[in-house]
Amino acid sequence: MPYTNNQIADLLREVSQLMQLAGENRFKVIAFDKAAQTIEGLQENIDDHIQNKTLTDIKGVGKSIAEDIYALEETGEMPVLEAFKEKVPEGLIEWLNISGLGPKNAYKIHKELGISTIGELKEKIEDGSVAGLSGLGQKSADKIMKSIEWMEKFDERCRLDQAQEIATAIYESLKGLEGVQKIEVAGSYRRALETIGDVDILIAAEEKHIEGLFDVFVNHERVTDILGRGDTKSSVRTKEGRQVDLRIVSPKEFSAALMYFTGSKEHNIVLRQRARDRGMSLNEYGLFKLNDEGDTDFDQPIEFSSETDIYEKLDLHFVPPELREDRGEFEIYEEQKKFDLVTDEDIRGVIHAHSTWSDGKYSIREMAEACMERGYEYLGLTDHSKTAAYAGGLSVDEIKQQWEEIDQLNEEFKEAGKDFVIFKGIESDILADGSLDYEDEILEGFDFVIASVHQSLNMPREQMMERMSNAIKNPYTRILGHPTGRLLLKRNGSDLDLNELVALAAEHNTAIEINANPHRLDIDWRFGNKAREVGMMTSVNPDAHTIEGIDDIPFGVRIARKGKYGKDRVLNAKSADEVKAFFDAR
Ligand code: DGT
Ligand code: CA
Ligand code: CA
Ligand code: ZN
Repeated sequence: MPYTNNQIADLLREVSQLMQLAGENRFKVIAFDKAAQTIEGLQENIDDHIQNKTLTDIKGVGKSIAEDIYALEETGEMPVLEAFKEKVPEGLIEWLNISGLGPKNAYKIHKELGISTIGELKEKIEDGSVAGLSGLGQKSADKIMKSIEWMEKFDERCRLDQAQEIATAIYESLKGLEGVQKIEVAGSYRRALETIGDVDILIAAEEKHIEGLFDVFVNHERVTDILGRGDTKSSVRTKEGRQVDLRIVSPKEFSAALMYFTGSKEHNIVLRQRARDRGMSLNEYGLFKLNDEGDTDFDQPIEFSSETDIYEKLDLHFVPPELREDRGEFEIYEEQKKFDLVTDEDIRGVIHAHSTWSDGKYSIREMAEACMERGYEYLGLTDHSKTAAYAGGLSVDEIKQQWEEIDQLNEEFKEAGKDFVIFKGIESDILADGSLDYEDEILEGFDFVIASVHQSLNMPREQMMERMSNAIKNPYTRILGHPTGRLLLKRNGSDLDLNELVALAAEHNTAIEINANPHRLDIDWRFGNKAREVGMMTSVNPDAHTIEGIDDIPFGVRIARKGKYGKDRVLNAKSADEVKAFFDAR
């Protein structure tokens, strides 16, 4: 894929920052920074210059920077960047994330106090050394301390996609090793919580293999610190700052341990009580009889072969991990063996995607073909509406041109015998009073409208409720997009009574999406019980701005499962005809 202007600018800026941390000559630093700025503001595509070898024609891009960019295009790596990554201590690079501490001061502190980790930096702020440096002072030191504390607070958790990357890498490196009989990622990751504290991995192996497996684990390339190593558990910190716990248990204990370490704690408490009520004791080692005093009798273990087996001994059917939160799952699985939660395979189409007509990176055709390659049957295209000018929102003229393009593409697919359709949609901004972005005669022309708030998210609760209610009631609105506008671990969403909106949506036959982008996962799964009670429809929408964005759908599916949505209440688990019928029923 060709590099974009922004990607190149970001890399050059990273070089200039690392150069500053390395105390490099000021003019070189400025040269990289200027080149970044120039390329960012360039009208033409940087890729054309790369292909034509004309980078030095750009004012502010000298010969050596040009060579670095050509090398990037050829090898995928920028030599100057790699060189500075080697040169600058790893801990020091993390300092760049401390807002209020620029690279210049970072270098000064690093050099004059001889420190390079955040821990050392905190010590030197506390003992007054940082404030004592020329050009810094107490006020700056306090400010730096505050941002460190803030950063550490948010760093306690990470998003599901970030946890997935770490968990998958470590899981893959362990699963094929000698002695590994079973391996699972447990904890909040297995439960598909939208943010993850630490990653918990569990292995079943015989004792003689334990040392060797822990050796591999603590020496994994992502590991920067070993936090602890014992007989059955080791903990490490990865370069992303995430803690990973590995526990190794005997094969016969595995299912009980998996159940215990999957949690949640709240779910486990109920399980333990159910065991006691039936004369048994459940813990991380297994299931045991109670003795006459009502204590666990470890000499009287009860055999089991799987999690399902343990659940059945507690008069329950298997509870899918996503549901183990003590939020109504026991009532369901006492009764029902199978409660059909939506799965990845159920998803038949892609709803909510952007193209180059607004702020997407690919043409409608490219997006449609990417959907087909993935086996989807339809694409509900929704570029931004005119009020979202910053995101290239569409004017009425552009809408009409886009409709023509979609008609042509649909015609072409039909003639080629492809069973695929593009629906004409729009992601309309919800204006301050709750109205949509175009006149009715234009709205009428779309197959469907997703209504989303992109501005003034922080209106008082009452006004915000009025605004959202109006949008839900609007007959043209078929789907409400990312209802709170939250960005996980970054920005809280709007202040809303979501239970009330869920009920209103069900009443007006409007769906509320589960935005599958792992930064959002909005509507939150916690409103799933209410949605189930009132029969609200959802749609698992990638909000894709790129082809890769389509592949966020599985994150949304996990959240939909967690919210107890069966495929009957997921719009894009339906056929194109059924979806069309839902759109038309406005
Ligand atoms: P996290 O890491 O904060 O995202 O959330 P979890 O659920 O992964 O929590 P974690 O890593 O502290 O522990 C993993 C599981 O182990 C947890 O879900 C349930 C179980 N567990 C841990 N500590 C306790 C406890 O004190 N009591 C009970 N019943 N279960 C526990
Ligand atoms: Ca955990
Ligand atoms: Ca843990
Ligand atoms: Zn969108």
